[in-house]
Amino acid sequence: MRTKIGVSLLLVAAAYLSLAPAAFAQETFQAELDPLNNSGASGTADLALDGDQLTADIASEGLAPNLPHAQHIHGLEQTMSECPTILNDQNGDNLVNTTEGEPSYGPILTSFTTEGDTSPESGLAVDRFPVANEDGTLTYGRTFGVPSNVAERLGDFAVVQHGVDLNGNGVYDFEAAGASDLDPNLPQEATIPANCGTIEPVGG
Ligand SMILES: [Cu+2]
Repeated sequence: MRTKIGVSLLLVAAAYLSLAPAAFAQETFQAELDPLNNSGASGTADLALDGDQLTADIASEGLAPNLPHAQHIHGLEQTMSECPTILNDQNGDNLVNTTEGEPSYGPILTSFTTEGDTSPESGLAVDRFPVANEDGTLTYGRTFGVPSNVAERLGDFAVVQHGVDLNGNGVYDFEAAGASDLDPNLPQEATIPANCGTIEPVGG
């Protein structure tokens, strides 16, 4: 009898201990997205990490209306991401294209797509990124699994939204800045960074 009670208490204790870490496991982060390339687009990305499950809530305004906006976590292997400045402009066109920004924020690690794959391979999946509404506001929410290299260093990385209608003609086209540095079939306007924010822990 005494043994049985002892075992029950042990099981209760074990159950409690296994739940307790989970209750504290969620980590929250935020990135304040500041405009790049005179986009006038700013926003906030709230990120919550629970194990390998990342919940992203992104709200932005001032983006090119009625157009899709690629959005990613960018990160560097050896150091913390920063957001680029005009000093990143290498070719003197007064724009910081995605490649020119990469020394600061690193390559794509995660793609904030609306459905399906979220890996770097979906980095230019323009048909699976959110579209800003007619006022230029964009909201996005999704929970998905991320690889350990993203989960473990999320606070070292940056969020970048892309797509600037540089000449304000209502479409992404080749008139203002030619072809994208990432894909010659896409206009530069479709892939150029619109804003960037480093990911910071909240309340930690
Ligand atoms: Cu990006």
